[in-house]
Parts: sequence; structure tokens; C-alpha cells
Amino acid sequence: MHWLNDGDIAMSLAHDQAGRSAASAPNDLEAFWMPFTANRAFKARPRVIAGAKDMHYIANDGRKILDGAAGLWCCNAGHNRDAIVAAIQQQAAELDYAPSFQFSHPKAFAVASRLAAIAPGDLDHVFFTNSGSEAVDTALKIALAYWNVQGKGSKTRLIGRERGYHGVGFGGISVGGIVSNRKLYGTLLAGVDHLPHTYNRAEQAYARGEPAWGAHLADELERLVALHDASTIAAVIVEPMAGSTGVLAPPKGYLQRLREICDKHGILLIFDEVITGFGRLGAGFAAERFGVVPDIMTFAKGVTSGAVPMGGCFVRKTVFDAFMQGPDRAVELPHGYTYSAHPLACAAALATLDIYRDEGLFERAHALEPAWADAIHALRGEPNVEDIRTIGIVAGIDLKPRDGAPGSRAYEAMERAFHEYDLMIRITGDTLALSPPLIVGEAEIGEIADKVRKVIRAVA
Ligand code: PXG
Repeated sequence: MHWLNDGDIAMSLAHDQAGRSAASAPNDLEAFWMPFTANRAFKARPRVIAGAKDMHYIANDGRKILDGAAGLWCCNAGHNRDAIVAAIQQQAAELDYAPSFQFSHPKAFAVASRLAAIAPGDLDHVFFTNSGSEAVDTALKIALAYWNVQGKGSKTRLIGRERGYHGVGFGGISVGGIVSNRKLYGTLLAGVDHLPHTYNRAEQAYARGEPAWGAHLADELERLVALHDASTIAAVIVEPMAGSTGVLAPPKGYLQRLREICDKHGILLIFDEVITGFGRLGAGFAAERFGVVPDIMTFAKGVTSGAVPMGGCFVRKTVFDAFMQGPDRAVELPHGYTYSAHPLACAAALATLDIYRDEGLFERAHALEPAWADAIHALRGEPNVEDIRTIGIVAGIDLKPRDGAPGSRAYEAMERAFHEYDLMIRITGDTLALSPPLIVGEAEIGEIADKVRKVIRAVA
């Protein structure tokens, strides 16, 4: 056994930044099998981040990188906010860990109450997880169990949607609709079906907010009900705005229609708000913006502004109440995680919610939406731009794929943005995705648009 010390690792990374190939420093970059990353390309030319403050990352070589992605859509309050940092530090010193199975700690109840207070409708109860993927699996399990505890155990089918992303658990990839995330992993959950996705470039190109075309696609749920029968269907899960597959806002009236069809047939409606929650669309939650209350609503990411992992589900009172019966010493839902409502996550969430409230960040996102849309839509006409979609403080920019090399144009855009233009963006296929922290100002919106313009020209 050989213990590496931090000094060895830092030195190897520095060498790498100075231009030596990753192969010359096998002890540092090799061991980490990076998630959802082209490992070999990354390790040949790493993008390493050493620090952060507010709207910026600090790269390993000291450059300030403008964060056009809020990390991975999560740092909605900006980075390293003093109050969140202090809350985490204080909590770590006071109570490192307390179990949430049969015990708990005060901040867990405080966070749940404060979240329930800002959730729309009667989404009054909160189940905590540590990630969006766990939140999705929890939501699906609650939906199945809900019908079981009511003696309707035949309702087992789950319906997702093409181009949906619901994390990487087996439940999430089963209802999800991204082929590459599913095809390597066997048969997945049985009894899952999918609605069609809602994107149609010919009908919707360059949409600001909800596209006018496409509400009728919700009627496909009627077709699935006719095929499977409502007595076999437990729930429908959708992202109110599909984030990971390129920023697809819901067509006007689509979510309302899904709600109506679910009500008509006794099917639970689940919104996956892991990205859309906490102000991203200019309201606390997309459910609020679109005026549609689901039965279960997932969250993660922005709940702690990314500072400590946390996720969970909101559950309507009627759903929760269905479980609160039987012997009072029996566990009502055999489900949970060692780190559900971890004290550090709860402390971070409380401080984050204070910032959202005190700085009015959800309202700020709403107020900035027109300026954001103007700045990003001004990129129309740049080389290879095929469509631009904006909603809230989010944008998707489709670039024309290179012949025979799909994805390579956007990959190069991400690399050049980071190394040459000091900007972090996300990519999916040949789409650039933007979702800066909600503390972004008008000048920084201009800066993001300007850098993206240069990057798009650079990869022409
Ligand atoms: N649901 C939705 C709607 C998400 O966007 C998850 C669930 C899973 O969350 P966790 O915490 O398990 O990763 C997500 C995550 C991207 C990107 O660039 C999106 C996510 C994660 C990483 C990258 O599109 N979304």
C-alpha cells in the first residue's frame, strides 16, 4: 500500500496545466473515473476548477471563469455565498450527523416547513433525499405505494416521456427518454411507456417562453390510457421544462392538458423540478409559473445552491394522508437514505432559502427574463445556429452538427469557451445550454452573450 499525499497530487496537476500530457502524470488524473465525461479527452486537456465566488469560478491556473451554467444548473444563489458558507461551518461544528430513521434534528423539520410554505397548492409534505436521481426514484416509489395502500395494486405502470431526463437510477432511466442513457443497462423497469417529446423545430423555432404549438401532444396520454387502461397506470412523470435534452419549454396549455387527463383517469402527475425549482423559470417552481399543481414534485440542486448535496419530493396532502393509517408504531413507507435530511444539507438549505427570500432572486429572475431572452436571441443568424430557445433564465442554442461528427462542434465550443473565453457552458449533443446563477446582472448577461457569440464564430 502506498499513500499519496496532497503535495504529490497538486504538483502533478500543475505539470499537466503547463502542457505535459496526462500520461506523464498517471497518479493524479487516472484514478478518477469521471461521470458523464469524455474521460480521455478531458485528461488530455483538463478543465480543473480550484475556487469560486458569486458569478465566477477560478480555474486551476488562476483565470476567472464566468459561470454560464450555475455549475450544473444548481448554484442559483451564486457561489460561495458568505451566509451559506458560515451556516455549513457552524453546523459541522455543532452536529455532524443525526439519523433520520426514528430520530431527527431540528433543522430537518425547519427546512421541510419552509419548503412546504413556498411550494404551490397543497404540496405540504417533504421527503428528503441526497440527489435528484434519488428524488425521482422516491417519487416513483411513493406513487406505486400510494395505489397499493389504497387497495389498487394493479396500478403499476409508469409513464415518462421521450427526451426526458430523470437522473440515473433504474427508475429514472426507465421513465427517462434519452437513448444513450438507457441502451447499455438491460431491460430496466417493466411496464413503462413514454409520451412523445414536444419539440418540433418547424413549428417552434426561436421560441421565447412557451411555444404556441404542441398542446395537442398531451392527448397522446389518452392513447396510452386506451392501450393500457387506467386501472394499470400509476403515474405520469415529466420535467415541466426538459433541461438536459436542450431546454424544451412546454407548449402553451400542454401541462394543463396533462393535468386534466390525469384527473379524469385517476393517474398521479409527477413534475420533476430538479432543474426548474428554486427560481430558474422566474417563479419558485415551474408548477407556479405554469399554474399546474402536480401530485408529487421532485427537487434537488438549487435547494442548497449546490453547496451540499440534497434533494427530495414534495407530496400533496391527500397522498401523504393515504399513508398515515394502520398501527401507529408501524413504518408507513419503508424507504429512505442514511443521509436523508443530513444536518449540513439542512443548514445549507436554510441559509440558501434566506438568500432567495431576502434578495428576491425568484422575482429577479422573472424581471430579467426579457433582457436575457433579448441578449440570447440576438445570436440568431450567427454561423451554424439552427434554433434558439429561452425561458426563465435558461437558454438552449442548437448548432448544426458537423458532417459525420455529431457533437464535435458543441464539444469544441465547451472547450474553447473554458480555455479561451473564460466562460463555462453546458452542452448536450450539438446544443449549448446556458443557465447562469440568478444573481446574474444585465452587464453579465451581455458578457455571456458576447462570449458565446465569439465561441460560436470560433467553431464555425
Ligand atoms: N431530474 C432532472 C430533471 C435533472 O435535470 C436529475 C433528475 C438527477 O439529479 P442528480 O442530482 O441525481 O444528478 C437531474 C439532473 C445537464 C445536467 O447538463 C443535468 C443534470 C445533471 C447533470 C447535468 O443537462 N440534471
